[in-house]
Amino acid sequence: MRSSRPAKSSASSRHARTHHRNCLFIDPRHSAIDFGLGTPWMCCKQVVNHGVGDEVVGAFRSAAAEFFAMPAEEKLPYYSDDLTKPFRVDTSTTYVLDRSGGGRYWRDYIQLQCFPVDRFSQDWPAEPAAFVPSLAAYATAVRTLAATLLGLIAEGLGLEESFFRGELSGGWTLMNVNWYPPCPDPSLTLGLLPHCDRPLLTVLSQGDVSGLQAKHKGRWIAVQPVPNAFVINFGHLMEIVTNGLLQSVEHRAVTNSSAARLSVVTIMLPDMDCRIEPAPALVTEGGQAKFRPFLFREFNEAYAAAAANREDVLQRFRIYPAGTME
Ligand SMILES: O=C(O)CCC(=O)C(=O)O
Repeated sequence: MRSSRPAKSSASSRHARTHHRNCLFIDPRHSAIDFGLGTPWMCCKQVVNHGVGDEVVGAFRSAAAEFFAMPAEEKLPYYSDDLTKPFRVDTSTTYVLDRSGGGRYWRDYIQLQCFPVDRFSQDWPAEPAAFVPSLAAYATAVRTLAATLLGLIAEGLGLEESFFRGELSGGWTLMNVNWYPPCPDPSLTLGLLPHCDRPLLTVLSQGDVSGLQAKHKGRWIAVQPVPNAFVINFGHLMEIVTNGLLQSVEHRAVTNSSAARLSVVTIMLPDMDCRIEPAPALVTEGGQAKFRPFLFREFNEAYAAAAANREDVLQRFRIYPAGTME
């Protein structure tokens, strides 16, 4: 990571800056990930040496860019804001009633279910021809990487390697394929609103155009693209299951006026009826769980109602120590 001049921020006057001290580079060839427990860990993480071939990533990114470049009428049949559709194209976000009063975002996106590949590939578009085979290869490889990372993280936390497998990550595997066209005036809007992701973690390919920013100690920090790396964002469920040790990362996307940007986010969700609660082994601080148990189904409703806002989501599940309110 190299320092660069501050990127122009979006709607707010705050500027982002490149940051390297709080960027953890994860190398899955090592046996476990040492988070230095005791200090809540909240930073950007980029994974290198991840075993997903550059050609696999490049092929799907090219096919996705080709899809977005198709004439609007060819994409129109896929347009929907019905979140249950296994393949849909939409614009902005479904979280329209966000805190800024219902803003729109400079983003087109595909949201699709991608795993198991055989079950969902018939829902994917026939054009461009490379879309289906390249997505099948990408989804399979990234899901394997996510499972490896979850195993390493579990070991790093002193849990069984298989701790995060099963129900906690065995529900839908979704993908957001985001397309941010050049924006004539990036000061007027964001590409995507500030939010934390839902699951344990997400695996993000951002290519070589910067635009992702993460909040660290109250400031927006540009997560500069690292060639062939994936950005790993911990989501709300990681924070809850680790009882606050691995905190979810609030992030957003900003636009720029010169280059289109494509990002691909892979999201492994729990089963709807999965019971989520802090892992007993991680409830160490005075023996106090910070979050109550709940079903993922309930979490989804809270996430939508809070328009993905980090604190609004978490406060629905927090247990406040007697006599205190945060
Ligand atoms: O485009 C990006 O870098 C962020 C995308 C993202 O956060 C999302 O799709 O949830």
